[in-house]
Amino acid sequence: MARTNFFSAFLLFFAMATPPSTFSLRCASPASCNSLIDYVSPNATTLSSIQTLFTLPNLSSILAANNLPLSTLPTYPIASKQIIKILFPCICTNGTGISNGLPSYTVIHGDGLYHIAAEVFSGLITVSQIQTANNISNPDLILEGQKLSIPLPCSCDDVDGQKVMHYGHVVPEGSSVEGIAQEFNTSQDTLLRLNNLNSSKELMAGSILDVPLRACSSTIKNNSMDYNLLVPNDTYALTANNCVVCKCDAALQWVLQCVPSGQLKTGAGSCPSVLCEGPGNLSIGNSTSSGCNRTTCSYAGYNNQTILTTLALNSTCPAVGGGGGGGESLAVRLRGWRHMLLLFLIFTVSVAYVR
Ligand SMILES: *[C@@H]1O[C@H](CO)[C@@H](O)[C@H](O)[C@H]1NC(C)=O
Ligand SMILES: *[C@@H]1O[C@H](CO)[C@@H](O)[C@H](O)[C@H]1NC(C)=O
Ligand SMILES: *[C@@H]1O[C@H](CO)[C@@H](O)[C@H](O)[C@H]1NC(C)=O
Ligand SMILES: *[C@@H]1O[C@H](CO)[C@@H](O)[C@H](O)[C@H]1NC(C)=O
Ligand SMILES: *[C@@H]1O[C@H](CO)[C@@H](O)[C@H](O)[C@H]1NC(C)=O
Ligand SMILES: *[C@@H]1O[C@H](CO)[C@@H](O)[C@H](O)[C@H]1NC(C)=O
Ligand SMILES: *[C@@H]1O[C@H](CO)[C@@H](O)[C@H](O)[C@H]1NC(C)=O
Ligand SMILES: *[C@@H]1O[C@H](CO)[C@@H](O)[C@H](O)[C@H]1NC(C)=O
Ligand SMILES: *[C@@H]1O[C@H](CO)[C@@H](O)[C@H](O)[C@H]1NC(C)=O
Ligand SMILES: *[C@@H]1O[C@H](CO)[C@@H](O)[C@H](O)[C@H]1NC(C)=O
Ligand SMILES: *[C@@H]1O[C@H](CO)[C@@H](O)[C@H](O)[C@H]1NC(C)=O
Ligand SMILES: CC(=O)N[C@H]1CO[C@H](CO)[C@@H](O)[C@@H]1O
Repeated sequence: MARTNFFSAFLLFFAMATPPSTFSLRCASPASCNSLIDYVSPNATTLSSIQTLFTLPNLSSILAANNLPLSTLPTYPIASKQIIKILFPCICTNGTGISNGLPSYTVIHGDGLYHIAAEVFSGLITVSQIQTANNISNPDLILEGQKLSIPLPCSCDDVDGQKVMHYGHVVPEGSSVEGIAQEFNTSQDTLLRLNNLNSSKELMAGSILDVPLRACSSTIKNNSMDYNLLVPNDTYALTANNCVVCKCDAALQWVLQCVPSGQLKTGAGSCPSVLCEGPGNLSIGNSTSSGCNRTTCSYAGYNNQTILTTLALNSTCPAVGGGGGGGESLAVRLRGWRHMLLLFLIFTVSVAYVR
């Protein structure tokens, strides 16, 4: 009896001290996409150190994934244990998804594979995954200056027939599958199925849960170069060669809100026109109301030379007869005002970035 208890205690200790030894995400169909993962820095750091650690080509992808203003400085401090979302390219082969070509980690004096996996990359990968990715047979034999490719887990699979962005969410202390499903607008069944879990009891703090994030719908055409742009709630994305910024806010009916990022940013003339054809010279994100008609100019994608736009008429006019009732017009005006406020906020952010 005592021996059994000792043995279970040992097993429990071992289980707690060791990060999950086979963490990988299922990715059935060969594809490439962008994916998100939580990074919990063990020590106080800065955004630029995190960018360097993950070898990300630019800071703006971290800012966009964490909904930080584009004007945020690289020296922006990150507290120890603070969670930062990393947006990275994902590729699926052989049924699993791994990060495509990055991060690349250069071994420094005194490093061991366990330290790199469990501490530097906060348990997002395991020692054996680094070994496999880098063809290392003896884990005790790594050399100072050696470059290691770090295969972060990810997926590109559709979920329930929907395009989603997969998010490797580090499970917070005391959370349940139900709570996480609610927080990210997905269902418990989906989470259990994707993560091969039998019941919500199995959720362990610090483990990584594949959470499929619903993305905002958009008017981007299927012949656009960014036609599969996925922007989940509370994040934004720069697109059309940085000429357009698109934000997703679940509170705005899950419709992607795109505006010009501010032509000044990349030098006058480098962004093509963002005006809709037709009356009013509306630019992307603008709308006008005339009575019960509301016309909006929306982003519809881009190709080699141009930014595509589309004009949409949304009429709340009564089916029969002319001018709408007073209450209805007021509602339309109030909605217009909220929209303008949002545009103004995004515009302010863009201007701040220019400076
Ligand atoms: C920023 O990095 C992302 C990948 O993280 C890439 O898709 C994007 O094109 C880059 N943007 C610029 C302006 O380099
Ligand atoms: C995929 O799996 C097959 C057989 O299991 C193997 O030969 C091949 O090298 C694997 N491909 C990759 C990219 O890992
Ligand atoms: C965090 O700080 C401690 C103490 O300074 C250090 O030993 C450890 O290597 C640091 N961890 C990382 C990942 O830099
Ligand atoms: C892996 O390393 C072994 C020797 O350690 C070598 O024979 C083999 O060719 C390597 N495989 C790859 C894919 O580099
Ligand atoms: C969207 O993000 C906001 C801000 O983080 C959050 O309050 C809200 O619950 C999220 N909604 C959904 C459905 O994910
Ligand atoms: C997602 O949110 C919408 C409202 O934004 C709600 O109607 C729907 O039931 C939610 N779906 C799930 C699976 O929670
Ligand atoms: C889930 O339950 C099935 C049958 O009850 C069992 O075979 C399987 O091992 C369980 N999976 C996990 C991850 O516990
Ligand atoms: C692209 O969209 C058009 C309608 O806008 C549709 O007719 C066409 O079939 C679509 N093409 C593909 C490849 O989905
Ligand atoms: C609203 O749009 C319809 C269709 O374009 C048009 O017939 C009608 O005159 C418009 N009403 C107002 C008040 O602009
Ligand atoms: C874009 O440019 C490339 C070469 O510059 C050309 O091959 C391609 O056909 C162009 N695509 C469109 C849609 O114009
Ligand atoms: C038209 O506007 C109404 C009220 O603002 C909104 O509920 C509806 O979703 C809009 N329809 C379209 C197609 O945008
Ligand atoms: C007519 C109108 O509202 N124009 C606005 C369109 O949006 C840009 C910013 O994206 C504003 O600067 C314009 O004033």
